[in-house]
Amino acid sequence: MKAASKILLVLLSLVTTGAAHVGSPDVYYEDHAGPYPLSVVVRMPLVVPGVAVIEVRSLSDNLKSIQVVPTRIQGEGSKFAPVPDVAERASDDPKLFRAHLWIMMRGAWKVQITADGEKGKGELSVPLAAAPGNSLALQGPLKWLLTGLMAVLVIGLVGIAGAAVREGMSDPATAPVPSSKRRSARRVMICTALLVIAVLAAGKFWWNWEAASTAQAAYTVPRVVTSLSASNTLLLRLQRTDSGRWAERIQLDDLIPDHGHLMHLFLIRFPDMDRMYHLHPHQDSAGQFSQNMPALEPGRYKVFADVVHATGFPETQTAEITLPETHEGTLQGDDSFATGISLLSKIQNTNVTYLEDGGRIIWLDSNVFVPPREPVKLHFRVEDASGKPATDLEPYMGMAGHLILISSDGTVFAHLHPNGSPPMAAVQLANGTGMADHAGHNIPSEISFPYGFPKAGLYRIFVQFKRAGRIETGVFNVSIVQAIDN
Ligand SMILES: [Cu+2]
Repeated sequence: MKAASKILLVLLSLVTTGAAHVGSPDVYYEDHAGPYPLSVVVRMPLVVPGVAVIEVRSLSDNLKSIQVVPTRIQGEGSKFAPVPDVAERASDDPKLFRAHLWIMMRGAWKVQITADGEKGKGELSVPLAAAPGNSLALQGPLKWLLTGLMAVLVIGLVGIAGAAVREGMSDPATAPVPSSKRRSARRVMICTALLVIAVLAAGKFWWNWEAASTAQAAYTVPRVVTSLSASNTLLLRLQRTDSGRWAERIQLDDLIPDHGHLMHLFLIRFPDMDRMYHLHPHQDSAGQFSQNMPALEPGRYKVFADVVHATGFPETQTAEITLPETHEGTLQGDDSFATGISLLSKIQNTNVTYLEDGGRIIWLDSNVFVPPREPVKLHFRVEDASGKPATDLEPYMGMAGHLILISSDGTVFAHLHPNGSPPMAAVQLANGTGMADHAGHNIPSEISFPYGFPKAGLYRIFVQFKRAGRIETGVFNVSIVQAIDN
């Protein structure tokens, strides 16, 4: 019974895609709820409706209780929050609070967190994107095993029906069975076989119907259509997701700026990941963007286009494009370009990136062992040419830093900030605040990014800072290994 329900679970479960990023659905976030610094992890459900697990870690000692409640980010649903749940304090860790929350519908949500302690109450909202992805296909060996077992059952059933008519009523002593009984047994076997085939056909029909309605609820990452014009302009046409019930809801004329730009475009040369462009195309009309390209290094690039809808729902649309070598064009405004050694090179990637002016970016915890989905802080220090902590850091698009992370197979892509994984535009909508104003503020030379790697594998990290008007990029690798359970 247990095995059967497990198989059914495999058949029915969906894989969450994580719309804000690609292949990275869980949310990692750090901020203050009033006077209390908190580190929040939200494990998104595999299906919607489904249960999200919220883990709130207090980063101070004076917290007594945590309450959580999920609401919509925007619209009527955001005004009528249900009664909050009290998060349970972990028995083995007094600073960790855990709660389970039902996410009833797809789309943009937030978890409202109320912290209570010695300094009174404080609130914080963390945005979530509930976007269950494609259902898993039945795996080959399991499919053949189940088909074989079904064939055995069908043959057995037909055989039993025949035997019942042929020999069911006969006296064990009298043999052989008269031929009239054999004839009617044959007829019953044919009828049984037809009946079983009809039942199987009905089952197949039901299964396909279920699969189709599940697919309608699934979110597929849309492919942005890209082309390079003769004048070295990259044209991008955003697409709507092709899964039915999403396509009718997601508009392309409702994009809102995320740290100052409607689109953040990343072009990464594959499979080496030795070149990266971070650009900000101009919106010409709804869903239509263009970008005057800088001088290009030729090659095959993976394209990741980050946008945020007015609902607070983020999307990363993806594509691939082959770019030719061009020498004209320069980087404009907030745009940047970075080079690194090939991900495939035998040379060991170090924890240091040397900058043009003699300064360096150091990844301080590069050798820390992190199993998949474990919350971690990626911690960096920027030094000047004399090896001292850099004092010339300034906000880059309103942020202390930006971190782009891609798995070697391109199935995971995430864009992080010192607050964590949700896009800033969604954070601002969820909390009803404007963009954090770092102007005039000193950016510290040590900056960290909370995250959890979704799966084992090799990842490349591009971390970007701005120093005295220059955008600097640190390029690092990290290998995430599955923890071995003893
Ligand atoms: Cu950013």
